[in-house]
Parts: sequence; C-alpha cells; structure tokens
Amino acid sequence: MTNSLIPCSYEQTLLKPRILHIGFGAFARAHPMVYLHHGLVAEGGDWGVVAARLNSGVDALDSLDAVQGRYHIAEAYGDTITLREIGLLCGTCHPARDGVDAIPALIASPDMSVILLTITEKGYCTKDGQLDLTQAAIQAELDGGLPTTAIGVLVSGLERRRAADLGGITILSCDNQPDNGALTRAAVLGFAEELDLNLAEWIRTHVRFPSSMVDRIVPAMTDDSHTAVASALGRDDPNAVLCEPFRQWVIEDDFANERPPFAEGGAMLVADVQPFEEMKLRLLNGAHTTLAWLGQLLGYQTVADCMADKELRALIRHLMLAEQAATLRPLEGIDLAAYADELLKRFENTRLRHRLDQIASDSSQKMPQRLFAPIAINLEAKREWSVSALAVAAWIKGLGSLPPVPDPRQDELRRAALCNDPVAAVLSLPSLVPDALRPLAEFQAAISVAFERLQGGAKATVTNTAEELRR
Ligand code: CS2
Repeated sequence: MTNSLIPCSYEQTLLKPRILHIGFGAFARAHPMVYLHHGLVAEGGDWGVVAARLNSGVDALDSLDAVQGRYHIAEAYGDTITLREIGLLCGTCHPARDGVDAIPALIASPDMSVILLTITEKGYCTKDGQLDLTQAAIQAELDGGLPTTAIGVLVSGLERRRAADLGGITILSCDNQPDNGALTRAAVLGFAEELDLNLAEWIRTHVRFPSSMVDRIVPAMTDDSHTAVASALGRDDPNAVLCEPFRQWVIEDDFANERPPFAEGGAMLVADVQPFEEMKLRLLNGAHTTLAWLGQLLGYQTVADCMADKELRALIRHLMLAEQAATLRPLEGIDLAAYADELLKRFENTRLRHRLDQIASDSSQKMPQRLFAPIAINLEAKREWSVSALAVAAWIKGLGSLPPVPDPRQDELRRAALCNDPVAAVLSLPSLVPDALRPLAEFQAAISVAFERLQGGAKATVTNTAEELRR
C-alpha cells in the first residue's frame, strides 16, 4: 500500500465566509471543496465556506465544528491512497440548530458571493422543468409557513439581500441534472413570482445561475472506508471522505461578481456546459443506473462487482458507445471511445465499494435525463437501443421484486410495478416519461420485450443480449 498525506498549506484564519454550500454531504466535501482547496493552494485568497444542511442531520456539521472544520479527502485506487487535508471551512449552519433565519441571514451577508447547491435532483421541487406548486412543502411555504425547502430558503435569503440593498449573487448548482442552472433559476423565479413580482424582477437582474457538470464518484462512507482512511492516516477522522482520484467540473462562465478560484483549482470554465453535461449524464450516469438495476437483479452489490462480470461489462460498453454516445453532439477534443474506457476503469475501482442500491435510489428523478432522453433520440433516428431497453425493464422488474430504495415516488412506482402489466403501468405514470416518448407504441413494446426476457432470468438475459450484440 502506498499512502501519502498532503497537509493544508493555506491559512484558515484568513478566510472569510464568501461561499455558502447548501447540502453539505460527502459529495460537497469531495468535489467542489476540493476544487476550491486546490485554488487556494495555487492562488491564496480569502474564499472561505460556510457548510449548511437543511433536512439532513445536524450531527455531521457538529462533528466538523468540533475540529474547526478540518477534514481529509482520501483519493483511492488500487494500492494507492492520497490523503489531503482540507481547511477551508469558516463555519457551519443548520436551521434546526441555528434557527430558520440563519441561512437566509448568511445569504444576505455582505461578503457572501456564491451559493453552491448539492441538494439532489428532488431538492429542486420541479416538475417538467418548472417549480412544482403542487408539492406540499412548497405550498406550505407559499402559504406563509417557515422555509424548509432549499428553494424556499434561497428565496427568503434573496428577499433579505434585496432589502439590505446588497449586490447580486451567484447560485451554482452542482447536481446531476441537464441545464441545472436554468432549472435552478426556473425554480427560484417560480417561487419568487408567487410571492412578489418585484422580488422576481430583482432576481432576474441580480442573480446569476450558471450551469455546471460535476463528476467524481463518491460513495457513501461505510465502516470499511473509515477503517481504510484511519489506517492510511494513522488515526481516525470521522469527517473524512474516501473517493476516486478522478474529478471533473465544467462550469458555465456566468458569475454575478468575482469568481472563486475554481478554475485555478482545475475546473474548466466554458460558455456552454450542455454538451459536457449530456456526455456525462448519458455515458456515466446512464451506465450507473443500468448497473444499479440490472446488477442488483444479477445479485451483485457494487459497481466493481458488476465490472468483474465480462458479459455485463460488454453490455455497458455497448450502451455507452453504441447507444448513448450516438445521441451526443460532437465535442471538440473529446474522444468518446477513450472516455468510455476511462469510465469502465473508474467503475472497476475495487477500493470504492460503490453500492448499487445507493445509485438506485431516487431513480424516478434520474431516468428521464439518463435513459429516456437518449432513447427518444435513438428511436427518432431509428437506431438500436437494446441495452437501454433492458435498463428500463430491469428498473420496472426491480421495483416489484427488490427491497425498496428511497424514491420520492416510491409508493406509486411500487404499486404500478405490482400490477398485471407493470411495464404499461409504470411508463404511464404522469410526468415520468417525456411527453414525446410516452405515446410511442414501439417504446413500450421494446421495454415489454426486455421485461419478458428478464422474467426468464437476469443472467440468461445478459448472456443472450451480449451474444446477440457480438453478432
Ligand atoms: C450516481 C452518481 O448515485 C448516482 O446516481 O450515478 O452519484 C455518480 O456517482 C456521480 O454523478 C459521478 O460523478
């Protein structure tokens, strides 16, 4: 085992609370914070971060406070673990501990310049690209209740910021959604418009919502990963996160004011993020979701277990290159075959134990961008999409036969998956399959065929499909 430890080289006491991160979990610690860390190492500066959580537990923040916000990132592959000490936090904030006004007050503090979001797909409370006004939590907030959703908290903070006559601010989404900046903007504006049209106008003028594509595989921490970090570090760090060495962040260059040193820390700033987002959402996340369901039906637990199955690995490579890559616009300087092979190597990382049931959670929020959108393009182009069909069929089969995983639509999905015709029942649920795809008879027919095959056994289906694709 080769271990190295790189201590933090900038002065934490010089940092000011200029960035607020809402949804401060493992991914936040291991991705955007690592970019900022490298930026501070390279350039210095005073960009400190306040770590906030909303509905998830406060313990993780208390635990950071107990060590002045310092924690380690362990980048692991094969026999090598590189530990980095991260020391850029200025404090933490949680409404349950600090009061409901605490996060809005931070948004309206003069030094605050950028708000980062990792709130997962469902945290945006949208439906069909707009704020979903029918969601109970949104309704309660709009009826005068305390802000509890990220969108409500953001608008409450922006309202105070406007009242305090402070300048604009940037809200930067770091979640796996296409056009995540535009989606955040639509949700925030949708909420503000219900409250006060002048506030909505102020937001339009003063707040920027750049889109970004984020990539780093950061599985939930387990006892094993804590033990691996402790043995590499020589002591326990309860706040450490173990992840892969790879990281990528492509950010739309659209900031309201000064930009934190993300680019200096390795991020790419571009005019248009969309082609990068589509590439990553379809090749990486599309493959992940396929593995999550098909892999579980095969009895595997982790992504790396799936990669040891040669036939499944071949299907995933086919999905990436023949089905998903075919739907992308050409991206200058990117070799998609090399990108796919690098993804497969990343998936093989046995140090991560990236659980399939973790990836399977919230699938109703992931299917549209990861599988349905590319299927629609392939159908239109009359291209083959057999592995994508298998992925959707595996999801429907898994919903009815595997232990349930968290999903905001879990109850209706399970009910539909246990009907006589689960394929028709699941695919016709409202706002799940895009309108352009749902009525196409060939869409449902292909998923039904794949579902029938899976009824005969997942292993035989994978073997036969791999054989058919080789021909
Ligand atoms: C995964 C992602 O859980 C999931 O849905 O597909 O978290 C994935 O690991 C990251 O997007 C990688 O960048």
